[in-house]
Amino acid sequence: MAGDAHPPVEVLLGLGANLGDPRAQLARAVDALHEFVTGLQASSIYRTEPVGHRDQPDFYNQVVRGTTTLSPGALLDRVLAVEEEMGRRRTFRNAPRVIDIDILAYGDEVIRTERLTVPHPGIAERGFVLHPLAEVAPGWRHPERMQTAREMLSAAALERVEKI
Ligand code: A4P
Ligand code: MG
Repeated sequence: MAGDAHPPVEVLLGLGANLGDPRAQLARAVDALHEFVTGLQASSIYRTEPVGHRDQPDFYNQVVRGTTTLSPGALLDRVLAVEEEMGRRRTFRNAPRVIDIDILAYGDEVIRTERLTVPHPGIAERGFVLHPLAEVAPGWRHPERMQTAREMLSAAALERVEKI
């Protein structure tokens, strides 16, 4: 789609799953992301305690980094399409899910539209994001907090996570 052409930009995506076969679903999602994110690097998978709505199975979380030529809105459309293809059904906020793909960062842009908040809110308070993020992009600097992933990880009191 010519209208989506955009200079290459580095993106960070956060993946989470806690229904079905979470590890297989993460692998399937990463495969699908290859279609529109190049040079993809994936963190280890972490088993994490649910944050927010706590009465649900542990999550499996992972962060990937790579480059895309999609605009932010087009990237969101593709990511939502992957979630949909994988059978995600939206019930309530923070509900269990077969796959969740969040745009954590889009270059160093700060975006606040009705559809998109980037950097994704809560990065700095969430162990399930910061541990895998610091693995693939320790020097990435949050464009509003001006702290790196490594600095946010060492500054925060975070929930339990286990690298697997
Ligand atoms: N949206 C806005 N900004 C973004 C962005 N940066 N990336 C909009 C992706 N989407 C973004 O998302 C609803 C809408 O958010 C999208 O249609 C898009 O237009 P959703 O995925 O249906 O909603 P959600 O995930 O239920 O809610 P939300 O607020 O995104 O929750 P989070 O922050 O994703 O948290 N605990 C552990 N251990 N591990 C987890 O992965 N995840 C959550 C969900 C809670 N607790 C967790 C985990
Ligand atoms: Mg989400």
